[in-house]
Amino acid sequence: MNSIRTTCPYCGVGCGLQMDSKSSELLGDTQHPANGGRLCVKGSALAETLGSQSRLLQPRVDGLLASWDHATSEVAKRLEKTLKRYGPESVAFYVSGQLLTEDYYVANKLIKGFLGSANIDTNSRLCMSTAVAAHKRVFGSDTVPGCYEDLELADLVVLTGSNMAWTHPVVFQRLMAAKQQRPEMTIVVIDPRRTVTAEQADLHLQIAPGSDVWLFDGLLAYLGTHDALDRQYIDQHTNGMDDMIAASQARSGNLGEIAGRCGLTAEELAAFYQKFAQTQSTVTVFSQGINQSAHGVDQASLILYCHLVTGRVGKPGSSPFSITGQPNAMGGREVGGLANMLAAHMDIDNTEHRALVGEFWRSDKLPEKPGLKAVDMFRAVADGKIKFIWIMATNPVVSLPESDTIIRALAGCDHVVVSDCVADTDTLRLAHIQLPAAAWGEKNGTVTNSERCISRQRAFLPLSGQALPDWQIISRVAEKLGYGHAFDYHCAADIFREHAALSGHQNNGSRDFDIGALATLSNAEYDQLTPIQWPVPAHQASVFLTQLQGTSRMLADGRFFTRDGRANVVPVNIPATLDVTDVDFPFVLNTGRIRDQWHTMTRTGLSSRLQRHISEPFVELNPEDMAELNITDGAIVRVSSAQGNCVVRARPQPGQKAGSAFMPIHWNDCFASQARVGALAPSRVDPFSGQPAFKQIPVMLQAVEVDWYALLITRTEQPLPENKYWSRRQMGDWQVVTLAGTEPVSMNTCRTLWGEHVTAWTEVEDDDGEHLRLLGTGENGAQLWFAKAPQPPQIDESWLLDALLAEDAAATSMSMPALLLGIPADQSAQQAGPLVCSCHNVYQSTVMAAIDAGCDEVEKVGSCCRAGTNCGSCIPEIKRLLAENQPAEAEEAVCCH
Ligand SMILES: Nc1nc2c(c(=O)[nH]1)N[C@H]1C(S)=C(S)[C@@H](COP(=O)(O)OP(=O)(O)OC[C@H]3O[C@@H](n4cnc5c(=O)[nH]c(N)nc54)[C@H](O)[C@@H]3O)O[C@H]1N2
Ligand SMILES: Nc1nc2c(c(=O)[nH]1)N[C@H]1C(S)=C(S)[C@@H](COP(=O)(O)OP(=O)(O)OC[C@H]3O[C@@H](n4cnc5c(=O)[nH]c(N)nc54)[C@H](O)[C@@H]3O)O[C@H]1N2
Ligand code: SF4
Ligand SMILES: [Mo]
Repeated sequence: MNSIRTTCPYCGVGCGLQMDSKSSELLGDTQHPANGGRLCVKGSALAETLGSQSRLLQPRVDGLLASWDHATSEVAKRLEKTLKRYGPESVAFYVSGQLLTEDYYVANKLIKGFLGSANIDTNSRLCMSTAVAAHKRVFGSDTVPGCYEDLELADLVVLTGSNMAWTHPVVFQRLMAAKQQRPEMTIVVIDPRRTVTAEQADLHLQIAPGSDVWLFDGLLAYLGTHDALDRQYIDQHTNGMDDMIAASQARSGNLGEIAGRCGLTAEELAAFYQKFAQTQSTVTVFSQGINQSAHGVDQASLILYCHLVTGRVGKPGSSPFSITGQPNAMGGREVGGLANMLAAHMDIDNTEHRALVGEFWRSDKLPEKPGLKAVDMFRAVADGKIKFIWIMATNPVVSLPESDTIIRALAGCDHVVVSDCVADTDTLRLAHIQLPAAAWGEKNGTVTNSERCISRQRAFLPLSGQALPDWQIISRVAEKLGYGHAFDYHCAADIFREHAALSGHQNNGSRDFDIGALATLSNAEYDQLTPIQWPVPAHQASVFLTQLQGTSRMLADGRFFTRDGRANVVPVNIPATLDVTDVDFPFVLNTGRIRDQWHTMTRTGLSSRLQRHISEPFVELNPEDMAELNITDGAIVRVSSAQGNCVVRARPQPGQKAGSAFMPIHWNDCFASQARVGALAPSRVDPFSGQPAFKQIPVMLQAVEVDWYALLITRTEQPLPENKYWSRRQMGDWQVVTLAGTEPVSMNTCRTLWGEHVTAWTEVEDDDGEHLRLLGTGENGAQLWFAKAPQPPQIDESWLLDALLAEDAAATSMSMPALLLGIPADQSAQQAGPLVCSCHNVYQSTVMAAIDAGCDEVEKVGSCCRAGTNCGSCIPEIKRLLAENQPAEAEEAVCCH
């Protein structure tokens, strides 16, 4: 068997993977231009997330298992009924940047082309819509001009609102490698939080939340005042830039004033402004810290303006760079998945574009007005205006703002259809019709990464159960609706060819997105397609397929996709104040990602390796704030906003500014009692893009009083005693649940709750019942293990999980006190601390031992204990430990073998 090449289903870096033909192992694809063989920890744990245990395997209609024929007929029937009764505006699709381009194209074609509704929007509204709006406003098209190599070539790399070390780890590794080669390269990180990314920077501007808008307005003014303008470029390629610069100069004030507003010192700010002014070769990467803001489009535009006035667009090592989050955020933009777009980067409110697409699809039903953007779409569901919604490849009950309202909206909606690949999500629980989608490894198609590179995802596994690729599900429904002629696709290649042909249709260089050259690929050529960056216009098609070049950079000639070819400079609104807090909600909550989890954990939550790095929902707080609020490390805390509540653990984090807090977005009702962070977020959106301001949520914090903390390890899901907090994770054969509460829990409580599968109990309880440990054994050995104490029980989890399994085989050889304590009898494994290296299972204590033994560089730590030697995702953390703990005088003989 030849090895199969495919693309990672997680982040927008779009790394290539290769299924090794001999070992069947999934490895980094050394030939993929994005990663050259590297993978991050999520990519290298992919094999652990496959398999059918947690999968949705058969359609269900109104709770009952159904055949595909019945399920798709029901979807069609309910759609038709709704359309007939309430018109096209009463139906909606809510889709995702995790669909493949082919799936996405078909979904968009069905609703916009044949159902006559523009109510299709995507989770990219929560993610990239600000960048899209800024690109379209300024460049006239949604064009990302640069590529990854630019970060390696640049003399100055500015990362703003990006925690790249954790969120785009392989690009970050490339950046770090370039920095090692050329130490003179400068990296500036702009982030209100001291992240692992910030720790690697030459300069970290720890700005006040949301103040990028002031910072970049000030930078534009500074470039004007300090003679740093590319006069010729401005004159030839932009409209209205001088007015814009003058306006910035008029309002920004002097450097000290700008710095004061942004929460910085004048020296820090001057250092950054000077460096930017002097460095022609500059890349500014922006991500969710910029996009997820109530003034996101304006601040993203300002970043583009700073690059335009210095002529730094689309040149090697010199470009603005909006880095995308999801694996196919770009593909979704290409097919027009946003409510205000049409297919192939065309606009729905453009008559010519509508005519062109209508003619191409042979349909006269195209809607004339944009549809509802995500937040408004779900508001219309809540108001009863939308009566049918089909949700595909996204989990809006977790990821949308005001998520408690979303639950109510869906619970009250007449028809909710959800296509997902797993059996249980917060959203699926509300579906009338559940449709099992093929998952990564089973699907065929294409995705486009952050640098416009189209790569194939290839199937290497058979379909699980009755799951089908999303495009097939949609096409079957289309057929039932009577549109079979327009959805008569036999394979993903059929759809891709159509999509490519539309991009080139009457294009002639008038639209940025053109992959016309790929419209004639044969099925075999599509199967063999190697990664290629768009545009690939049709005139390249005369060359043999293998010689197609693609385009690494765009817009370098200063010709934009506007009427006169010049960049538009649109005035921006500069907010007078950014403070979102008040007396009731005095903290600013920032939300985002952690290293080892992906979004709502439906897939990364299946890997025990990935659960070890950070295993519970938390709120990160400045230690001084914690002291003031009487919140201790690990305490249970209620985080409340005007919209809702969460109950999570407190984590001290000195890198968190006083008055601010950070929570991860990952935990939800499937994994914790009350940790859905979307419940806290208000529906405050950017006025142009409709993207929610997830990074600045006003909240209050309160310690939750609990009398006990407990840990339950069980083989099968068990009922829990009354509690104030729980969170659970799957660790191989075991489910680990952490709990805290006030209601008394005694031995009897446990026996009553869990007696069903247990034949023998081994237990210890102290006199006042505060400390309790028990082991329940059944026919197949250990069934459950429980510890309760006034403080969180300290155990050696890895050892205990192994010991519980071993105890099955040799019950007598295990030391029972050790097993009950959860700590090995010989005490050799001491508290290991957090897992640092997920690939080689190396805990902080081991890394510290290596450092103590004299390893003073990442590489030495690696050769001593293997940490950081596989995917490299933990290298920033090893560097931090090294920086915090100056090693003893290097005694190489001790540390390295
Ligand atoms: N491990 C992991 N990686 C992922 C994902 C995942 O779920 N897990 N998801 C993927 C997706 S879809 C996306 S969109 C990307 C997101 O990638 P990123 O945008 O890098 O990730 P976030 O953690 O959302 O936020 C980035 C940073 O913005 C900072 N920030 C908050 N407020 C401000 C502000 O006012 N100004 C500035 N300058 N910064 C601010 C936050 O502190 C945070 O460190 O990650 C992708 N990669
Ligand atoms: N507070 C706050 N909220 C946020 C953010 C934030 O930073 N802060 N970030 C926002 C951003 S940038 C994003 S991208 C969103 C992400 O939020 P979501 O899109 O809601 O999160 P996912 O867990 O990725 O949901 C994807 C779903 O699709 C399923 N799935 C996977 N593959 C397939 C497939 O091939 N077909 C089908 N049909 N289903 C599939 C998965 O099992 C999962 O249930 O969250 C947004 N929400
Ligand atoms: S950086 Fe990691 S998550 Fe992103 S595509 Fe590469 S392997 Fe996948
Ligand atoms: Mo995203």
